[in-house]
Amino acid sequence: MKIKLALAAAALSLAACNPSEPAKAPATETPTATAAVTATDAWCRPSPNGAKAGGCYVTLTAATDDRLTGGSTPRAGSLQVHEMKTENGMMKMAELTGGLPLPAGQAVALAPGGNHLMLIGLTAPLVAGETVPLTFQFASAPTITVQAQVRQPTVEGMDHGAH
Ligand SMILES: [Cu+2]
Repeated sequence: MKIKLALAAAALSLAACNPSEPAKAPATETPTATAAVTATDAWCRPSPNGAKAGGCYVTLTAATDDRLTGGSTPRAGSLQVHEMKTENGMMKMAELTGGLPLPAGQAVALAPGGNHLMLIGLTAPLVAGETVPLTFQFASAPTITVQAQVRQPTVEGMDHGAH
């Protein structure tokens, strides 16, 4: 909030310094363009031979409050958004049927041990070194497709909860 106010104030003072600029609505906002979601660090775990499902991870940053509602990939029958939850001391995963909230400007990491993407019904094993196209759908932002690298996790089983 404070940062936004400071930016707005800066924009106003810039406009005030430019007398030739005709008075109009703040130009820094582009109301006609739909706010996009940025995806970084997309990767998938190699799937053991014969496994019908695989886990993928990505960091998503939405420009305005949004939700990851689902996705698809040519490499699997379906792509689900899963969460990890503890039930009776056991870690279980479940589909986030209501979607994953993406608060404005906040990098939301899907990472091992937490929320993740699940490729269900793999057409072929995910092999380290290849790339997998993942398409994400959002409640309001346009659909995006990223190329996820298949690789081993850098730190197996560690959960950097504060990231
Ligand atoms: Cu899962």
